[in-house]
Formats: sequence, structure tokens, C-alpha cells
Amino acid sequence: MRTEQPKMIYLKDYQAPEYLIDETHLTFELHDDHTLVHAQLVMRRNPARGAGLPPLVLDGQQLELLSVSLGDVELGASDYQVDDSYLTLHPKAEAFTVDTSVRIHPETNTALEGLYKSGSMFCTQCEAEGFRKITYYLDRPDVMSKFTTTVSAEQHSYPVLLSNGNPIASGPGEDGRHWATWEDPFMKPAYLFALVAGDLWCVEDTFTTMSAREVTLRIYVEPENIDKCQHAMTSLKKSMRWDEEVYGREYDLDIFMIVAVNDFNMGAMENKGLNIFNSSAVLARAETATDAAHQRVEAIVAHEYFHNWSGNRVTCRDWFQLSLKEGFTVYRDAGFSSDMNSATVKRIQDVAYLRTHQFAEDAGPMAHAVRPDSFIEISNFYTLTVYEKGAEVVGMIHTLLGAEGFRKGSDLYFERHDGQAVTCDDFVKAMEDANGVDLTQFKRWYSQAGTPRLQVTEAYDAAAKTYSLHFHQTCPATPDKVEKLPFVIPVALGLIDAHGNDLPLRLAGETEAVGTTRVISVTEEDQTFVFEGIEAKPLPSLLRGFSAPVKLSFDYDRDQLMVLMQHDSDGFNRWDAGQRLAVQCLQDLTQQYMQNSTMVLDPRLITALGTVLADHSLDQAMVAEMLSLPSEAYLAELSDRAEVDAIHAAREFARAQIAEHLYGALWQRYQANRAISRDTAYIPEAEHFARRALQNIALSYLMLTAKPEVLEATLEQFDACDNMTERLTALAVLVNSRFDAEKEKALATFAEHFKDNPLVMDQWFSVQAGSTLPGGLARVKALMQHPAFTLKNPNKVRALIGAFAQQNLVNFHAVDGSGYRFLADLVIELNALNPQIASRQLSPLTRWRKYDPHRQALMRGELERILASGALSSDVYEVVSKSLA
Ligand code: B3K
Ligand code: ZN
Repeated sequence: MRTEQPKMIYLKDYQAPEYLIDETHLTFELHDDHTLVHAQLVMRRNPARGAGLPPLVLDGQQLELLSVSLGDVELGASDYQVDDSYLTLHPKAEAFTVDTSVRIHPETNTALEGLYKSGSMFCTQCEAEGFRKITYYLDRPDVMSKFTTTVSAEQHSYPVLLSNGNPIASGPGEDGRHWATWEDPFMKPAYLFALVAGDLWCVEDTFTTMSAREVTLRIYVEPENIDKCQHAMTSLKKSMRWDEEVYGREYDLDIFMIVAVNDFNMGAMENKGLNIFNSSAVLARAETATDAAHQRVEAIVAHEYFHNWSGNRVTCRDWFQLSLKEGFTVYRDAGFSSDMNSATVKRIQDVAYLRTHQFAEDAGPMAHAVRPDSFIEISNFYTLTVYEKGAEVVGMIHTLLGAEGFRKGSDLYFERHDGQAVTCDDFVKAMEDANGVDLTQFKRWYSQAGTPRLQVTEAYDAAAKTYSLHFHQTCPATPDKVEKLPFVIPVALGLIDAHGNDLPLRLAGETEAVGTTRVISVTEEDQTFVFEGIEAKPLPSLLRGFSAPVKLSFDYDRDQLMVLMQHDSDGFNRWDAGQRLAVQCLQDLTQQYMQNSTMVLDPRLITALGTVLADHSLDQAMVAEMLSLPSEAYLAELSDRAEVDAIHAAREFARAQIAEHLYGALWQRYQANRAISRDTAYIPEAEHFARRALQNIALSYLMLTAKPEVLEATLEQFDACDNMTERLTALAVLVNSRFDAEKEKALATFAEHFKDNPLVMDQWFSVQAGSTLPGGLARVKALMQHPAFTLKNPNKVRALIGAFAQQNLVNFHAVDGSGYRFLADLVIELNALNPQIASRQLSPLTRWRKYDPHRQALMRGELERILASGALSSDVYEVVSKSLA
């Protein structure tokens, strides 16, 4: 906990380090009640900082300093200064060694940062600034060093001792102990350091790289999970091949290891050669993990693997550049997932997520640029903006340069900066230099926060046969800046004729038409593009594939949206037209609810969805996506004032109407797909995901009718299926129904069967936390008393508290403020246990300005209560204080 007001750190204050650490030699002595860490740092003055020998200020927190030497001389207390955060030494020569010994307490570390224990195993999490909780160091990403690590521990409890790089020696020690030494030949910053010790089993495989080197692959897990590693291993091998084929990137060590741990603050961590994963991002098999979980494992394994180049070989100069590695790596993993599964469906899911959550972040008090200018606590900046919007920015560069140009740029980037710690500007510069283009204006995407709005209007001149599209761009003010300069917005578009066909596109000044999808760059506040040779007024299909992260508006009427839904040659825009139609219809219903008038759903939505459902030529995953109405959270994001009760009532009314009117078609597709599922062994592949996706969304609609035959089908699916995808949907459908006896029975059977599998119990908690039936908070509070629940495990917190506060809007926003009070109490408790998790859970309260005055006052009151609650971590302090500002 901080003792003084945390201070803001600014990008503009960046300075290269005063000293460098060429070599880092670490020795860990792990014990049950403490750990001793000895560090020998081979250091020198950074020549780039000029002459003189300023004080050497090493970062260090929560360390008990036992001894410190400079060269061969052990220092006395008057030779150095030490406080809560730093150890200051006074070097006498350009080059020298520093030796420190410290005692730390991983066994009581509940923040899960630095060295800590997850169950019986030791593990580390150092990014961003966790290494300073292990030893005194220059804990900043531009200090890169060659690491050698020796770990010693009691042999029986910790037979496996791992660190980065290659194993070079090991042997027995005294008193039943043993040791192992690892050497990492690649220079790396401290945030990529890792250590693991435990009683672990592993699944082993090999991969032959493009230059015919054989790499050993190992996935380490606790013995009971050894049967759940195959999917991750397959995903790893696919990722390694894909990165060679698509980016020309080869793996560089002789061994690549993944370790699964149960207590982890996020998804996974790309430590060099030794990735540490949340077990939820590794373990997957049919019986225990859903299709979504399988796809998440594949994507995260790929993401962390891809960091070996985008992040490790080329790393960040400072933490303001975080998107350099994260935005780019998300872009890379999305490309991989698109190639492994349905590209359109992947794009739809990513955009739905971005528009719902990142757009909300961009419109809230924590809004920041992809490359922020300042922060108090860097852990708070592992955000949707840095990751997902950052990936969109890289994607726009790809759109502007084309696939070949982009690859030239990425090749140059990796080659030019291998072994360096660089900036987002360096990334863009490589793209510019490889393609001879100027991206100066484009770079505003890195420095300006907020989601741009793009208003499009049309004009058709029948006599001249010209069709003009006018673009007007604006960007709302964000806490950091009011006035924004125009962005470069690549808009992929097409024009559709009366028969639903794409027209060839010829822009004014061109002699012939080029293609039917064109990317135009909107670079000014107001800009018009004229298409020639257009025989009749067309229907525009705008922002195909969501070519830029903007809010595009065009005055489509509902009939036009129905045409786009059926005929747009761009799959993404077909889906998006359906979403726009649904949003319009749901907004009508919301208004009707608020005015206390009878709700009437526009029959065109039902007709449109009926057409989709009847189209057997469409990818079934696409049908499932098109049948999914925009989420309550997205509808809330779209409105100036989020009327949660009205939004919920409107959406539930529409769902019930759809279920009633399309009952026959839904039932037919449900039964056909369930029959195939019944006869087919589970396979985690796209076509099977698609079948189950449609089957499951059909079932969730059907259950709204509460017909006995649907109940029977749900129970059959729950009991007889062989996989978690079908079982969990059946459970969720029951939990959201009024069949109380069946619901309780299913919940009990499920919990009894899976009580020893924490990841499955997480899903059991989530399904209940997400139920929008009345009484949500009481259910969540009761579940917190369940023996499988603990606030110390981040997955449990996310599964129960996160699902409730972030997905169960009607219950969380209960008008008496009970949901807010509950969350604030938890944040105060978590603040002392695990600041990163506390700060993440806060985010629903930060959006208080979106609600009615009564709720605003309640939410603000809770934020003020947190602020006044005593010693806050910098994580929680930053989010609360910025939200109240
Ligand atoms: N680089 C890590 C994130 C670390 C978060 C630290 N608070 C995982 C990833 O993005 O791959
Ligand atoms: Zn990452």
C-alpha cells in the first residue's frame, strides 16, 4: 500500500537509463516460509548518457535487504540509502558489479505479482513492474540483460524447477533439496523473467522449424490436469507454423514451455521460453470446456507465442509504448484465429466486443490514447484501448498498405529492431520506409483518445450518373483533450444495385472501374467522393469488414437494411445490417416501455431473421451470430442515458416475440443439429462449433416459450450430451427459466459432478451470476459462501462478481443501490488482497455518468466511500480519483 499520494508519470519525461545491466545472475533458495534471492548484476554506465557517475537508483519493493556489495566490497549502512521503493548506491567506476541478498515472502503474496505461490507451486508474474518485488533492479523494459538463474528447493515437493532459456546444470543439494540452473542466451528486460517450482507433470511434443531445427515443446500442469493439454499443444504447433508462413518468424530456443497455474491475474504471460498461463487459458477438453473456451485457449496460446517476436525479440522502450507489442500481437493472433476458423465470424465477434466495451472505455473517465501520455499505475493500462483498439490501428495500416506492403513493413521492423527496445513511432517508421509512404497524419490514432464519429450522406445525380458520398468526421472530447485533429480513416465500401449486385467502382478522374470494394481514405473533416457511371441510385455498403474503429452513421431505412442483410457481398456488413435493424427496433421498444405504451415489435425484424434461419447455404455460425440480438451492454453504450430496465424489457420482449413467431424454424434447426451432435464425437473445429452455436442459440430462444417439449429437449441435452458446450447451454437455459424444480436439480447435479474441477465450477458460478431473473444480488451473495468460492482466486472473482456487475445489468443497477454497495465493499476488501483485481472490478462504477440522476448519485457515493476507505493501492486510487474528477 502507498504511504503518500501516488504521482503521475509522463511520457514526455522519458530518459534513457543512467546505467545498463549486461548480465544478471540470480539464485533463488525457495523455502516454505520465506525465499532468499541473491542477485549479481554486471553493470556499466550507459554511454548514451554521457560522462559522470550519478547515483545508481535500483527499484525494489517489499524486499528485506540482507546485504549489498559494490564490486568486492560489502557496503555498510552509511554507504547506501534504502526506502520503500529504491536502493541508492554510489558507483565509483564506469563498470562494476552489484551483489544483493534479500528475503521475500511468496507464501503470503496475495497480489499475485512478483514471486508468489499458487496452491503448492511457486510461480512469477513480472510484467509490468513485478520484478522489483523479487530483487533490486533497474526494472524498466529498456534495460535488457542476459539472465542466468539457479533455483533450489526441497526435492520431494518441488521436483520441477524451471526458468527462462535452456537448462544447463542441475544436481542434488543438502537436506533433501536439489537445484537447477537455466541460462537464457537472449537479452531481455526483467518483465520477461520467469521462475516455476512445483510438483508438475508435462505433456511433451516436438516442432521442426523452417530451418529444420527441432524444438522441444512442453506443457506443465498439476497431475490431475494432464488429460486436458492436447488442445493447447495442437494450438501451439499450429501457431508456430503460422508465424513462419505468414510473418516469416522462426522460434529461437531449443525448448518452449507453458505452465498452467490456477491463481493468475490475467490470461497468460509471454516470459521468454517459459510462458505462464492461467489454467483457464490452457486446459480444455470436450467434457469440461466449451467451444468458446477451446477457441480462447487456441487464441491465447497463439498470442503468447507470437510475443516471442512482437514483444520479446523486439520489446518496448517504456510502458507508454505497450500497444507496440500488445496491439500488434492481438492483430497477429486475430489473423491466426481467422485462418484457423471462420474469418467473418471472428471479425464479427471482435467488432461486437470492441464496439461494446472499448467504445465505452473511450467514452468514460479512463479514456486514453492507444499510446497514453501519462499514468499513475501502469497495471491500469492493460486496457481494451491498448489491446483491441491498438490491434485495429495495426489493421488499418494493413488495409492502407495491402498484404504485401504490410509484410514488407513487418519484415523491416523485425530486422531493424531485433534485440532492441523501441517505440510505436519506430513501428510506423518501418512501415513507412518499407513502402515509401508518409503516415504522419495516420499516427494521430496513437495519440488521440476517443472514438471518431463518421457521418455519411449521399447524393445521386441521375442526369450526370454520379453518386456522391460525403463524409464528416468528428471526435468527442476526452478527459485529456477537447479539440481533436482529423484522423486518417480508411473506409472500405461498395455500391449495390437494385438486384443486390455489387457495382464496379470508378471514382471521378479514373478512366476505368477498379473492383467492387474500394478503400477510400477520409483524411479531412469534410470530404466528398464521387463515383461515376452509376446508372441508378445504388445502396451503399459502408465500412466493409469494419475497416476503421469509428461510429459510422448513415440514414438507412429498415427496408434497405433488409436488402443489405440478404445481399451484401461482405459477410461482416450483412451481419452489421442486421444489428442496425435490430438496434432500431429495440430502440423503438425501449421508448414504448418508458412511455408506458404497448410494446410492438416491427415485424420486419422477425421476417429478416426468418429469412436468415431458412437460408441453409449460410455458414451456421453466421446464422447464429445474426440471430443474436445486440447485447444490453451494447444498447446501453449506444444511448446517451442508459435506461437499463427499459433496455432489458425491450430486448426480452423482442426475444420472446422472435421465439413465438419463428418457433417452427427454430425447433427444426435445433432438432436437426442436436441429432447430429448426439451422433458425433466432439471435435473442436469450426464446422462443429458452428453447428453447436446454432443449436444452442435456437434452444435459448425456444425455451422462452416454456413449452413442455422444449423443457424435455433441454433436459435431454443436459443429461445426454458428451461435452460442456451443450451441457452449459442447457444449464443456462434452465437457470434463466421459471422451471424452478428442474433448475435446482440441474444445478445440484452439475455441482456434484464437477465439484473438484475449479474451471468448471467457475462456469457454474457465472451462469448463475448472469441470470437476470429478480433476486440476483441475493443469489450472488449466497454463492460467495459456497465452499468452491474464494476472493483470493481471480478466476472466481471474475466468474461471480465480474459476471454479475458487468453482464447482469438489471440486477447490478437495482434502483436501491444495493448492487453498487456490494461492489464497493468488495473493491475495498480486494484492494488489500489484490490491487490489480480490485481495480478491474471497479469499472462498472466508473461509468456513473451514463445513468439517471438517482443512480448517478448512488454510484458516485460508492466511489467516494472507496476513496475515503483508507490506504488505497495506486491501482484503485487512480481509477477512483479519475472517475470522480
Ligand atoms: N503481457 C501480458 C500482460 C501482462 C499484464 C500485467 N498486468 C499478457 C499478454 O498480453 O500477452
Ligand atoms: Zn499480449
